[in-house]
This record gives sequence, C-alpha cells and structure tokens, in this order.
Amino acid sequence: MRVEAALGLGGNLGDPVAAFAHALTRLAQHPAIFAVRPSSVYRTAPWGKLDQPEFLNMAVLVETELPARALLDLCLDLEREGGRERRERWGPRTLDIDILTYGREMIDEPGLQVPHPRIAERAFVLAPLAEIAPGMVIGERTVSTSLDAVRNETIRRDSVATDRLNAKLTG
Ligand code: GSY
Repeated sequence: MRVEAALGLGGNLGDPVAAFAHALTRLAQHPAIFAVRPSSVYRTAPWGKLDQPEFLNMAVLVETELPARALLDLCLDLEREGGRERRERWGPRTLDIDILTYGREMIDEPGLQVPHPRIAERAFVLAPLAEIAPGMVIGERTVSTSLDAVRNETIRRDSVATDRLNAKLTG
C-alpha cells in the first residue's frame, strides 16, 4: 500500500544544502519510493538552544510503500551519510531528518512518534511543510492554521540556498 509521508530536514553545520541534496537524491532512487516533492529551503532561527548558528530547514513529501519503521531506518542511514554527529541535545548538527507524518497513522513506539509530537510549536517545521501541504491535517488543525499560530519566529525562504539545491538535484 502506498502512503504519503512528510519528512522534515534541518542542519546548521557544514553544508546543509549538499546534505539535503544527497538525501533527496537517495530518496528518489529508492525502489519503494515513488514520488519526492521538496519544499524550498528556509533559513530559521535556532530553537531550543539559542547560541548556535541559524539552521537551514526544508520539508519533503514522499509517496512510499516502505513501512514507517523502515522509512525511519532509511532516514537514520541518510543522516549518517550526511555526516551526522550527535554532539549535544538541541545542539548544532549537519543533518537531521524527522518523519513528520505517515499518512494519517498515529504511531507511538520507542524511537518513532508520528505525527512528530512537537510539530505544532515549531515554525521551522511548519513553514516549509505549509508550502507543499498547507491543507494537511495534523491533530485537529491544518498545517497552515498551525503555522499562523506560531508566526512570531524568524523564518524566511532562502532563495539562494533553494536555487543551489535545485541545481544539485537537476545537474
Ligand atoms: O529538530 C531539529 C533540529 N533543530 C532545529 C532545526 O532543525 N531548526 C531550527 N531552527 N532549530 C532547531 N533546533 C533543533 S534541536
């Protein structure tokens, strides 16, 4: 059965655009993933731990036959390939990939909570997701309604990073 899943990507160390491009290419090449629809890249103020560089964030919709746990394992592989080192909680990182939604499923297992429990409070997740899935319902609200409630964060579309990403994906 094919499911539409939403992934959130973020990073603030090294070259996050290159890490995003590598991850998106690997997703598109996967035999059990049939469509990959990326958002633009956004420049976002750090959340949680404030004294660290700005992040780049984006979202992607994938249509997949992978079960949620296998999709998580793939995301963890892509994080490792992107050079991820977990130094400190909420600290800087090269590449983070979270499963935001997996169809309409609610999953609460060790290491896998879907929908991602903190989506509604994070504009850096909601803004990219609203670009590609504004009407997606998470909890009781659409993504765009949830985004309106957290508009005060500093989030802006980064056209230079987006163009660089698209050049890497098509070039
Ligand atoms: O959960 C993802 C890692 N992360 C981020 C992020 O991706 N973007 C922003 N803006 N702040 C963050 N804080 C953490 S931790």
